[in-house]
Amino acid sequence: SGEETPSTDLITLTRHVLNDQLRLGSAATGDLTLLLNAIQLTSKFIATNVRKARLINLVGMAGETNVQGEEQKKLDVLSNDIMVNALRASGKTAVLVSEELEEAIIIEDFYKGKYCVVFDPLDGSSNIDAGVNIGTIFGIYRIQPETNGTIADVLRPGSEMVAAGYTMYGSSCNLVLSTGQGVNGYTLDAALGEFILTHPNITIPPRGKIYSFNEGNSMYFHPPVTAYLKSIKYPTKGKPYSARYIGSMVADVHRTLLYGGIFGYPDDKKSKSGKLRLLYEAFPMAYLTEQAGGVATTGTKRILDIVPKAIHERCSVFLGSRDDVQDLLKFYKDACVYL
Ligand code: P6P
Repeated sequence: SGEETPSTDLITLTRHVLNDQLRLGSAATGDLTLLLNAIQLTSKFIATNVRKARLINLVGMAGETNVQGEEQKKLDVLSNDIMVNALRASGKTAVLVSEELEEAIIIEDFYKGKYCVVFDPLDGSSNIDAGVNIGTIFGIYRIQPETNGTIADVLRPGSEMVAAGYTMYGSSCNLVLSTGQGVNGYTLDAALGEFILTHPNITIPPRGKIYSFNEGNSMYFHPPVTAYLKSIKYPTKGKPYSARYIGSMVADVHRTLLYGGIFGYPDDKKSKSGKLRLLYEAFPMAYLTEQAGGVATTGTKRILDIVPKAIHERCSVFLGSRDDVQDLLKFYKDACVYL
């Protein structure tokens, strides 16, 4: 409609998701709404701990004790515990997979619900002492009737996720979410304790001017990656791309969704399967990228089509603006003899 939303009509994340549920009519039971409410509570809780950590250096090594003599937990361990407890207590989950836990958690019957959540509770946490933005990444599957809440419910292509998102902890706290109808961004109003809709319908530009790779790995890159980077750094016509690499996936992907361009963490001679985890880094970010109109590929395959064999497996990641990723793929197709 274009008219400004009057400030007396705040669209909170809760209300926005509820609209989704109402739109679905009787088909929706409200379970996903309640699950997403539990997730946003964990984001608020983690945000306060990240902010505290920046003030009182909470990030001390695990095993130290704090002034109360309590066992000091590293921030990512604390964030994991916060998420596991809240997701279990929501009564809406059946299987949990966390970057911090070797094994999946199968929720006991009393609390068992119909969704599986795969998550990295605090991705990039090694950067926190430098004040770099870090984040929580999550993806949600609905359990299948025949598997009814077992590990098989999460060893499925990312295309079968019903929702995915991340929360970025920085100067402000931004939650970016898709439930399959596009991508929306919300900013935490700490005074209200509510995430407010600030970035409706995030759409990634078809082409950007930024590339985001850790070029410290250049000597290990496979030829198609080297050739592609050369083509945008030494273009035969037009200006070279700008390099922006934060080293925190949530921050690099957030900028890519908003400004466009290409983010890559490819497999190389050193990291044979790449570094990023398929289930709770690549899948959620690929889901969001596609929902925002972008492309997410391993170089040879659409990321969301991969069928995971193990919950912590890694994969090669290129994602971003449609035209930029298509340019990269030309070098893979040309190198098919290499593959
Ligand atoms: P590198 C952070 O440790 C992380 O898992 C992602 O957030 C980030 O994109 C990547 O690793 C950075 O890895 O090798 O460039 O430091």
